[in-house]
Amino acid sequence: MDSVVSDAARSVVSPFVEAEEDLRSWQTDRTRAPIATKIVVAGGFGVGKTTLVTAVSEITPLQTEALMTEASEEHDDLTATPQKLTTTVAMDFGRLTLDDDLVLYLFGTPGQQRFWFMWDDLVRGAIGAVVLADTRRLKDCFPALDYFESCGLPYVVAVNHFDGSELFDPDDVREALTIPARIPVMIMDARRRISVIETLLSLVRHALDETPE
Ligand SMILES: Nc1nc2c(ncn2[C@@H]2O[C@H](COP(=O)(O)OP(=O)(O)O)[C@@H](O)[C@H]2O)c(=O)[nH]1
Ligand SMILES: [Mg+2]
Repeated sequence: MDSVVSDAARSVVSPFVEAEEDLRSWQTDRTRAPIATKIVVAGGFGVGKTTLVTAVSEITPLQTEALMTEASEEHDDLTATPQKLTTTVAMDFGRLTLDDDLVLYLFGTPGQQRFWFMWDDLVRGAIGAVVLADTRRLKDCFPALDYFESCGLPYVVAVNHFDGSELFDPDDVREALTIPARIPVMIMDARRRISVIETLLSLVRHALDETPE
């Protein structure tokens, strides 16, 4: 598309315009517009959703963490994560640019059951979801699995391996959760950027396979 800005105007150096070399190729190459995708990160309470978004986001993740109080004790089970002092009240939000032209917007679901009403809004426009699982509390991810199965949103299952917990084979987890063969199941570490990126790329590939354009 022709730019409405004339060449003469463009050649004026403004202190407010970033130098060309500071720009990413998709910001200068008008034939390559970045593809923005929305990804939902789901899973039970304390499974590592906030950790995952924080590990990869290039913007300061928007978090709505609140200190846990005695009032939340009866709602949020801390048996497996006694060191957890905060909880995500609404959701996590982060952004990750891959390969200069694929921008992933990550939306972490609030883990608590009382926020179920937000899910229909959260998944609108999403290409897929990562369902995080903790092998010590596998059943916590059933609600998320059921939800994505029923609404038809492509998803992958990522087992967030916690230190000190038994390391399972992806196939054992698949069997325990009765995940269909076409759904990728992987072991990852939500604290490690590379590990999270591998999981997200696997979701993007899977979503493209499931919903070819
Ligand atoms: N050892 C270990 N701890 C983790 C891992 N992922 C998250 N955590 C810790 O587990 C707790 C719960 O994680 P958080 O991201 O807040 O869970 P959320 O409720 O799903 O957002 C935090 O104290 C994290 O530091 C992991 O892969 N390994
Ligand atoms: Mg959280």
